[in-house]
Amino acid sequence: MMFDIMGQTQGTAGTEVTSESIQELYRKFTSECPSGNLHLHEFKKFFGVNSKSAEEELAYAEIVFRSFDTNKDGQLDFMEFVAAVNLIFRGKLIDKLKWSFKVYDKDGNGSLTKQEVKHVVSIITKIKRQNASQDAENVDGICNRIFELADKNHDSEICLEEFIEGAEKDPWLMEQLRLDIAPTNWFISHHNKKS
Ligand SMILES: [Ca+2]
Ligand SMILES: [Ca+2]
Ligand SMILES: [Ca+2]
Repeated sequence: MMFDIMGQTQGTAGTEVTSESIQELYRKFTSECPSGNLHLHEFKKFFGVNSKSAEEELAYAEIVFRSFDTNKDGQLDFMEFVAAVNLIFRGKLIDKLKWSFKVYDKDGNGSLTKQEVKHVVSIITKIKRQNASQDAENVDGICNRIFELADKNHDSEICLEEFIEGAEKDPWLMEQLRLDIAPTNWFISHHNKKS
């Protein structure tokens, strides 16, 4: 496996990442990006999702990439990259949830509208499912249920507190809200070759 979008662990043999490989990744950063800045297409070499659809893979990589681009200049500098690597490999659940919230929060205003949630859910639904005709219905259903469970004060927005509290209380919600990204096969195979 290379990636499980819901964060459930499957056979992880061969994907375990040690601090050695993190150093290796840092080294790769400097060789892949002599300019010191990582663009989306380079980021996609390192991290990704396993999907049948290249379009959805790209859509997911884009929203993830944006969440790591702290200064919003369209590229990851080394510090932003280090923060991303640390989160991906070492982040605790709470860090991952805070990060997931950032991925959902497209306009970055600290609160999620139904549109923002729908955008991410529809990408994930397409990555996970084959049957496109069911998608639209599923996306609306999932979004409504997310808001029913998480939007405690019923203001039609989900703030960070509601997001985390909801995920911690409800396993289904946790499964929906918690996002993840994994090193790609490219990264893993390059790493294995060396060891
Ligand atoms: Ca940046
Ligand atoms: Ca927002
Ligand atoms: Ca609310």
